[in-house]
Amino acid sequence: MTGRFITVEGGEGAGKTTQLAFLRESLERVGHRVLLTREPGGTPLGEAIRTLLLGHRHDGMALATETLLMFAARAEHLERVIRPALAAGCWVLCDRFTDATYAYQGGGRGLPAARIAVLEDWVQGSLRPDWTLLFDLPIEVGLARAGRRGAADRFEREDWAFFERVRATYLERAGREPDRYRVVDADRPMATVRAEVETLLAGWLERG
Ligand code: T5A
Repeated sequence: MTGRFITVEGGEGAGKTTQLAFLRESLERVGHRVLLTREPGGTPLGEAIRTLLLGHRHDGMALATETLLMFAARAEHLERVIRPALAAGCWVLCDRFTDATYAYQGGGRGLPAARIAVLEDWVQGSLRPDWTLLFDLPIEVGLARAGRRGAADRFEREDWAFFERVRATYLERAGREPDRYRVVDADRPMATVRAEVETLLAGWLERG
């Protein structure tokens, strides 16, 4: 049996990485094999691309370059990690995926969604996440959390309006695909968010 593909999304510092670790525990407890991975990244080449994308060495890179690098890392990730894991029955938990391209390169930077959709179809074929948790929170809260972690990466240096557009795009996409998305209010204590994620997961697993 093939595994399921779950992604987590949200703005900077939303708590995705923290909640993914909890999600992994919950799934392993009920007997699933789980692979935890992230984008951009997840393979040696993908991680090298991540360094190019998040670092400041190439500040001001063209939007097309940024988008194609995201999908180049994704192509490698799908081919070497995600598809083989799903085929082997593993459940794949991915910290960001193509919804992030729609939110950041699309909403944030203004690339038409139709352009992204062409790359999505080419690189992914028909593969889409089975379930997506969107951790939503006010921008100032997320940036303050992310700021505590260290120096700002290339995206974290964007202006306020950019993050507003990213957030709005995520929420709009979630509204259009209510079967796949669950929106979680991430501006609450970690344990409260975790409890809600567990409830949502149980409901989704029950649906089959
Ligand atoms: N990107 C990515 C694109 O532009 N296009 C794409 O296609 C893709 C895939 C990746 C960047 O790349 C961009 C988007 C991103 O800008 P990233 O490091 O994966 O960067 O993403 P970030 O959001 O920057 O990751 P963060 O680590 O900052 O955020 P998380 O994972 O959401 O948050 P987490 O869990 O690390 O928590 C951050 C801090 O907050 C605390 C944690 O302990 C930690 O210190 N925390 C809480 N504090 C209080 N209450 C809670 N409920 C908390 N939950 C966590």
